[in-house]
Amino acid sequence: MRTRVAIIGAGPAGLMLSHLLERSGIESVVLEVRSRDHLEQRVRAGVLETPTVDLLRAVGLGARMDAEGMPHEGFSLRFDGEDHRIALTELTGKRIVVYGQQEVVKDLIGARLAAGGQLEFEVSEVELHEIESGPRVAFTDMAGRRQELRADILVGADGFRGISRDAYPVGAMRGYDRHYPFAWLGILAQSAPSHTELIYAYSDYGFALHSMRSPEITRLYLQVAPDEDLARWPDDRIWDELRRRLALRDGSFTLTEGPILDKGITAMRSFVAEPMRHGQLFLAGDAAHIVPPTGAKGMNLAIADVAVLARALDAFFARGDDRALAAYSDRCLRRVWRAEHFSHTMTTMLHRAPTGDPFDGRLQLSQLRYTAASPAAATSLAENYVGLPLTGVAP
Ligand code: FAS
Ligand code: PHB
Repeated sequence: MRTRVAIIGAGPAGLMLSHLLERSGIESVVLEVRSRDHLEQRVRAGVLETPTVDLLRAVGLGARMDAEGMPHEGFSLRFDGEDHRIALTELTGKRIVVYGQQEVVKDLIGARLAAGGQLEFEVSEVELHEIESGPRVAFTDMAGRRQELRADILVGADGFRGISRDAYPVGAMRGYDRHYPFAWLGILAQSAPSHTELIYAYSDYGFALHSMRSPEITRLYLQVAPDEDLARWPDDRIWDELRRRLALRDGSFTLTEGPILDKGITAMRSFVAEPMRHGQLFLAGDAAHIVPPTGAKGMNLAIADVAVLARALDAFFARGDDRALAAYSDRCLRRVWRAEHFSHTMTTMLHRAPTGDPFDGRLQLSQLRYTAASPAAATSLAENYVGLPLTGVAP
């Protein structure tokens, strides 16, 4: 097998890159270890920042998002027993769209297959070879046949637990790592959202987040210990704790409950691999970086990486101009570190330190009160939340 670009991983990064390359007439093959069904059911991110929304529309993937997605113009910080709305659209002129990651993945898979794209699901034993020149990928296809795919370019879009980073020679990569002392217990519930917008709640009992997927489906999260055992959280305990943490002082908030359709625990961790390229291997998305989900940046960063990479590959294949490819890692890392800092800020501001250090608690309340009261502080948070423009290099 031979192609221009071999893409490892069919998550948002790999699929969007393949779609963008198709639009430039550049052939690619996507190799994915899981099944299509699994990818389309996997509950993950929920918030599309403005540049992601604009890109999806610009490349013919906005129809279902515009029909079923939920545009939002603000969200609430809930602390001191009351709501403090961050008016995103008033402050930035932009809005976000709440539309589940699995819906984006469904739209991308549908578009790739409709265009005759080559998506190899359920592959195994994937190996990257000769990443510095004449790259090739060895893999076993879903029929059990050992295959070899030669390509001009390899893209590792295989997520945080993929194999691409391991293909770098020893000493060629530096990792920056931060583990947070808590995790998120997330549920998807068949119940109408209890509020029209997202609520990030800072309470004496810990952080909670009220999000949604549709007028019938609510997405909720609780801060738990990093080694929390899901088996210790029966449904009624989850609802009790969510009610406690999301309560308003005047008792006016009612949490609508319903059957829990999905639950899971997500670690809170930041990681960045530098550089995002070695030889002819380019990393994109979670394969290169992860963020704690508090800032809703994970999937959006993945899309931003491949928007930059697709444009660079177009210049390379169409005109032999490799300058944008040479600048890919530095350009993406500026945006990545801005998102890392924003996600770190949101995470440390909103999560009770397990040590319960009262000094930390006072700092958090001061930051929350200042952010809610100062238009300058609220605007800074808002412009990061809606997403900085894809065009410029992030500050
Ligand atoms: P992905 O991990 O989505 O995709 C990588 C793909 O590569 C996967 O399909 C995997 O099966 C495949 N793969 C792995 N190894 C392979 C191999 N050797 N060969 C071939 N294929 C291979 N972000 C948010 O913004 N908000 C959230 O609420 C949120 N919640 C999350 C919850 C969980 C449990 C996880 C794990 C992540 C969450 N994220 C969230 C982050 C998430 O949305 C990622 O940022 C996003 O999926 C990144 O997309 P990709 O880079 O494409 O990686
Ligand atoms: C979600 O809806 O899954 C979601 C929303 C906002 C976040 C994280 C996750 O910050």
